[in-house]
Parts: sequence; C-alpha cells; structure tokens
Amino acid sequence: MSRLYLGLDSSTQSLSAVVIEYGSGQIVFQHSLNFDACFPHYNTDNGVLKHFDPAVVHAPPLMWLEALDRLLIELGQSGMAMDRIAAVSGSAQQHATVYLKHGFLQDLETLNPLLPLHKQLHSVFSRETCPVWMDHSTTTQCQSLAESLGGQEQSNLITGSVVTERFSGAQIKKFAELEPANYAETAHIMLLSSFLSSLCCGHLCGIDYSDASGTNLLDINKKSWHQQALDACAEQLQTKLGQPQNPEQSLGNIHPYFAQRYGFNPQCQIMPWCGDNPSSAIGLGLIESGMSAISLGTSDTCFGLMSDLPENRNPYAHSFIAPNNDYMMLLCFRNGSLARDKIRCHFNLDWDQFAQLISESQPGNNGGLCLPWVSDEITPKTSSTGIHTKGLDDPDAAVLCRALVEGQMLAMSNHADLAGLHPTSIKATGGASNNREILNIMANVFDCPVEIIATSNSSALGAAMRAAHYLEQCTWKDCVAAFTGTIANTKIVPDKRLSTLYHKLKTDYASFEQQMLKSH
Ligand code: XUL
Repeated sequence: MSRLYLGLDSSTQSLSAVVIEYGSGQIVFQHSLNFDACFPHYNTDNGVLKHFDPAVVHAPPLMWLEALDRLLIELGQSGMAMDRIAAVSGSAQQHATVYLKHGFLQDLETLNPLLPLHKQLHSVFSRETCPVWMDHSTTTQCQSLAESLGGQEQSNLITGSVVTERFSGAQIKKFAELEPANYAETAHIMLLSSFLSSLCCGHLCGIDYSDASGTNLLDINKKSWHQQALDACAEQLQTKLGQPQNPEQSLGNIHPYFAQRYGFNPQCQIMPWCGDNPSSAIGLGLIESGMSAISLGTSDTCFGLMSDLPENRNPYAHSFIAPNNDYMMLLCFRNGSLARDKIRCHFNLDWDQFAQLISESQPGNNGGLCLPWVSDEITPKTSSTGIHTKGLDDPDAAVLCRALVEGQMLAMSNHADLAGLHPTSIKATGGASNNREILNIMANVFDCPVEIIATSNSSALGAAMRAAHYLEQCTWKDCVAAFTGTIANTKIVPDKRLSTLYHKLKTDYASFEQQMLKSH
C-alpha cells in the first residue's frame, strides 16, 4: 500500500489539511476550518483581533492550537488511515511571531495525549497575542533597523527585502522596546511556522530559510542570521531565535503526543513547516526559474522562482529562499480579497453577480482607472486609503467592479515588471481563482495564458509534496508532475485584440499611482 503524506496550512483565516497518496498521485483528503466560524469564542474578525489602532493586527495563538486539535480529530473521524501517513509538513502565514517563556520546552516534552494542546499550553506565551503579517505598526522600528543596516537599499541587498513593517525583525524590536519585562521573560521567539514544527516533533525548531527570509534578520546570501540586524533589534536575539533551519532536512519522528492522541505512526517524519507563499510555490509546481503564480487570497501575491537574485531590486518586492533552496521573488498586495469583498458588499452582490457585472462592462472602462487601496497598501506603501478613481465619472456597480479588478491586475503587472518577474504563463490559485472574469482580466493585463490549479489549498498541498519529496527521494519534477494538474479546460488565453489597450493602461496606471503617492 503506498504511503500517505499530510500537509497543513495555518493561514490568516483558516487551518487547512491536504493528504496525498504518492503512488496514485491522488489527493485523498482536503478540509479547512474557518477560524471565525469554528472558534467564535476568540472573537476574531477574518482570523485577527480587532484593535482600536488599525495598524495593530494580532491573533490569539491558542486559537491556532485549538484548530490544529480539531482538524486532526476530524481527519481521524473521516476514516483516514492515520498510521499510513509517512510524513507531515506544513506552512503558515508568513512573518507572524510567537513568544514563549522558559518553561515551554518542558511543557512541550510532557504533553498529555488525553488533553488538547490549547488546554495544556495556555501559560507558555510571554506575549498573549501574536502580531501577524497585517500588522503595520512598526514604522519607527523599521527606520532605525534600516539605518543600522546602512539604509533601505543595503537592507534589501543583505536581507532580500527593504526593512518592512510586517516583517518579524521590526515586530520583535517593537516588543523588546515597549515590553522589556515580557521580552526578558521570553526564552524563544519563533515564527508561526517554526512554532508548529516544534509542536509536531516535540523539540525546539529553528525558523526555516524561507520564513527566515521574511524577518529582515537573515543574510539571504549566507543563509545565516545577520549579526548587525540582530543586535539592532534586541538583546540576546540569536539565543532566542536558535539557528535557521534547512527546509529540506527532516526534523525527526513525530511527537509521541500526536502518535498517541491521533493514531499517527510513531515513525512518521516531520519536515520543517515553512511560509505559506514559499510552500504554495511548490504546491503550484513552480520548481524552475521563470515559472510564476498569482494567489488571490486575503492578500494577493504574485511570485516566481529565480535561480539567482537580481542585481537591481524593486523596493516593494521580497526575495525569499524557496523550500527547494532556490530563490523566489514575491510581491504582496494587501488589498486582495479584502478590497474585492468590500466593493461586492457595498453593492450588495453575490460573487456570481459580481462576475456577471464585470462580463457586461467594457474592458478598460474607456481609459478609466481605479487604485484599489481600500485599506493601507504595502505595494506600493501608502496610507492614502480609498477607492481613488480617474476618468470614471459617477461609476455604476459594473464599472466599479471591473475598474477595481483591473486596477489590482495593472498594479501587479507593473510591479512584477519592476521586480524582474516577466511571466510567460501564470498559475492562478486562492479563493478568488474560481472567478473566471477576474482571471480573464489577469490574462489580458499580463498578456499571457492563465491556468487554474486544481486545488485552492496550494500551500497545504505544497507542504504535503515537500513531505513526499523527502521520503520518496524523488525529483521535484516527478513530485510536482503527479499532483499539480490544472483543472481540465481551464487555460485562459489572452484576447490579443486587447493587448494595446492594456499596454497603454499599464503606463497610465503607473503615472496615476505615482501622482497619488506624491500628493499624499
Ligand atoms: C507575504 C505576506 C502574506 C502572508 C499571508 O509577505 O505577508 O502573503 O504570508 O499569509
């Protein structure tokens, strides 16, 4: 009987699981738990806690633990042969930091399999809530960290990104500065990914290279912590972080807690959890330089693999180490589904009506443009929130729905160009990738074919594939060939008659964006 591999993904709004059977190339289980709906007692809104300051965005770590317990119970109840799962890996929203007290390791090693995790680990956190990637309250810390590294350009060259609000370095610095006593009480600082790795294998795990590249603390060329960056953030940071972890090395056997509580085979291997976008790259089959993808989620991300880092860096693009130890370039747009949803709700539409209205409207809106900055944007960085339009007088619902999605795609395509990402084909994933009209606009703006990937859980699938790749000792090519089939007949080709129109709109959009950035 061929082996099974479990991939988990702890994203902003949900925890998902995908189980694959390597021999048959089948996805045998897929399931997600939405945090707001399944765990209402944490009072989250789209997976995060409301705060009077919109720049502060945290989540309760106990919710992530309770979700893990519930999902594994449901996996067992589905009839899954848990003892056939040969290896487990996972991915998590990037940048989220978890702060743990000195007793954590002992509590971890002595977990009682009769009790769920959240009932036993409630007192291990030295920071009750964890800042997540949507937090952008660290501007002061970013300025000072960038200065210590010789400016933003230098920071980009060393760490792969300019010093960025949501990245973990600035978040840790803020905690150490504002809560020194709690910082002193902190023995370990993990990313959500390495925290979940540690739970799965029962010992302390370092942050894997991919997620470590989202901290502004890693020397991305050397794959080791950059001492100057650590020193600029907080005291004794290296001790609290541990060594960065190679994503292609096993962490050993599963924690006996999971074997006893859920019926996993005690020899089941744990592969390091990594960032959701890097894991999604594998789940989408991006294993060679030049392959690109767009994920339409809470945030929209556009990313592609590169064998070398480019000489010129776009200040808004992030270079990460990929889980296969290549590099990946990523652009993250905060106003993804959040913005689409806001417009949809504003006009009281369901998603079918939203798509229908787009299909009835004129491509390019007669030159009208819309900047989709419903909330503070990070690419480009601006707090000038609002749906800013140009050349759209009194737009109706159809015009505004199209203009918003076109604005999102024009921004993505322009910033990808600047980052050296020139997609010749795009794999689309994420919740909104089942919306044909959005993908039509994507294909036309990027002027290249768009394919939809069969699973919307590409990060969890990527995690399962990474687990399989390690244990089956197969090539990445064989591994992805088996699992990353596109949905039949879902290749969307660009309408060549629209190339000139969108080419011009891209230039107009870039000028409009510049104009708005300057005037605010
Ligand atoms: C990437 C980023 C987001 C999160 C979403 O840098 O911040 O895409 O990873 O989970």
